[in-house]
Amino acid sequence: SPIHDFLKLLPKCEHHIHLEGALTPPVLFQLAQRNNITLPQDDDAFQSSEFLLQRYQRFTSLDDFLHYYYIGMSVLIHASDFEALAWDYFEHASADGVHHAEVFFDPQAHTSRGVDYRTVLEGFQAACKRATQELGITTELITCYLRHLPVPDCLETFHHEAVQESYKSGEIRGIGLDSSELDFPPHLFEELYTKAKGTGLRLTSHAGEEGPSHYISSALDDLQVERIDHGIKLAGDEALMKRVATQATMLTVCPMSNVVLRCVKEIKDVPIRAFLDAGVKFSINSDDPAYFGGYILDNYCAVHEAFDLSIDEWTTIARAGIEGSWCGQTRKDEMH
Ligand code: ES4
Ligand code: ZN
Repeated sequence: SPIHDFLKLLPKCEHHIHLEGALTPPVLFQLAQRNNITLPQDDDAFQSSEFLLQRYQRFTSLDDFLHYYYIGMSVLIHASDFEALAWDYFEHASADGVHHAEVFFDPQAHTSRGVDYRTVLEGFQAACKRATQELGITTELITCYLRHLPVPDCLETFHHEAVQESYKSGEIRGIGLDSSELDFPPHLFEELYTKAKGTGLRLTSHAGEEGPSHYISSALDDLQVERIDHGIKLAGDEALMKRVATQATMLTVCPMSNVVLRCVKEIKDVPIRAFLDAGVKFSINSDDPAYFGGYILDNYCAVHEAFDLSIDEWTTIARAGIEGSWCGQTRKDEMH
């Protein structure tokens, strides 16, 4: 359709994609076999690629999804596995019209299994380099900390020699905070964020996905973040929504993720219209495309289906995404 073509051609930036969430069931089974990883035998979902995909369509919550997400990534061992995973994502992103991608990964989810941080980074960096050279996509890497793990574990990872080296060299642009939200409020990670800010890193955090709106204000006040990942619970808090609009904090919204994880009943319930009306800046993103049934263009199209946005509104969204990116001004000017 003409609108699909328009949305595909719109210069898009993606700010909320977990590379581990780009692991499709076929690749998962292929790597499990190649790396001799035993998948859970007591869960029928792991009988086949098709069963697993069907199970993904029945997630009941963020934690229900995360259970499969952490098992899935257990098949990633070698730098080449991480490179292939990220490359698969960049090919999809390119086909969808992404010009710039800021991608998350979870160092602790790999180091805790005995996979070296350098191995993970080497693989992802190789894919990023290819994405720029062969697809013209510029990239930034963001390390996410797992909020369900003890705070000392996060601090230990932050201070790990190879991690520090990648921060100080600029190989990593910023940090984020992800995983199970409700039981792990932002303020627990204040020390981590203060240290990251002191290192010159950009700051974002998942907040207001399942958690209440005061987790969003806590991320802004206690963690000093400049972006909020998800942030859909902001819509129920008029005063906070005004603040976020005034200070131009960008939300990285993931509509299909919100539906699949039952944070909202349908795309129409994602507060896109409320954000546009309040002047809240946001980008539209895929989150975990292999688990939630679509890449970025599917998310753009789903939003259009639900909200019938005007060309002007789409232009506003695309511009906010470029402006809210963590690339240099020269690259922003190129995309505008
Ligand atoms: C995630 Cl959708 C979502 N929420 C929180 N943490 C995550 N890690 C990967 N996907
Ligand atoms: Zn996420």
